[in-house]
Amino acid sequence: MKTYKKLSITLLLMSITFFACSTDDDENDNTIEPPISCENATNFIFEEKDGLVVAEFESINNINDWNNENSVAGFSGTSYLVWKGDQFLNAPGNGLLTYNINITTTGTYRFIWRSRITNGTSGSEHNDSWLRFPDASAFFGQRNESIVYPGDTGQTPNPNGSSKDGWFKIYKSGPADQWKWQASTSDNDAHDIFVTFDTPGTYMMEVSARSSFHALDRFVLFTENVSLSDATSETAELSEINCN
Ligand SMILES: [Ca+2]
Repeated sequence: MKTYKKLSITLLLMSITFFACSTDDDENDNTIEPPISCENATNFIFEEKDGLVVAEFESINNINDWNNENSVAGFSGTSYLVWKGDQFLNAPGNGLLTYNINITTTGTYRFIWRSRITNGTSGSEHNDSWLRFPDASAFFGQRNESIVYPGDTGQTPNPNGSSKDGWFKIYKSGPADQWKWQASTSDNDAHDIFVTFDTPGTYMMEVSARSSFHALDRFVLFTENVSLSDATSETAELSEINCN
């Protein structure tokens, strides 16, 4: 009788241990820590230097409902952020990511992100997210002489396709199975993205979910004094991050 009781307790303990281990395994994907942690997430600031900002999307503290993953190879930094929730094709502001940037070199910067499609083989599905600079002096898309402004800002013309409440839909084109530096707006009429900061200070960059399975790796902002290849180089130095 005693031996039977002992065996039962042993089996119970083994079950608990097994269950605890299984739970740990399931949580591995979403536990990648950012490089530094600020007590107040809104005080997390990227420092522009010599007309260049280089930042990993995964480096902020509050990633809302995005997933922080590292299973699709070829990313830079420690991981990438991918949206796996509902699609918000005409409703920006969901799954909000905020990047505060301290600008000392005033002027117009080009913006590009490095992103990837992580579901299926189509190059035109799961290939976009929303972007907004709500307190910048200007935020626009440009292709040669053509300029477009985000919808609902009172400025025209607006891009082809979705744009709302000052947000641009930012997409990549080309094959689905590769990370790519590209940030375009206006459907079938790709305009590059620019943002102007007229005075030194801290500005907000906002990203929100649009297509599911769009993965964001790294972004850069650079003035005309910095080349595209230098800004997007693998060896470009990451911007300093401060907690103010
Ligand atoms: Ca990254």
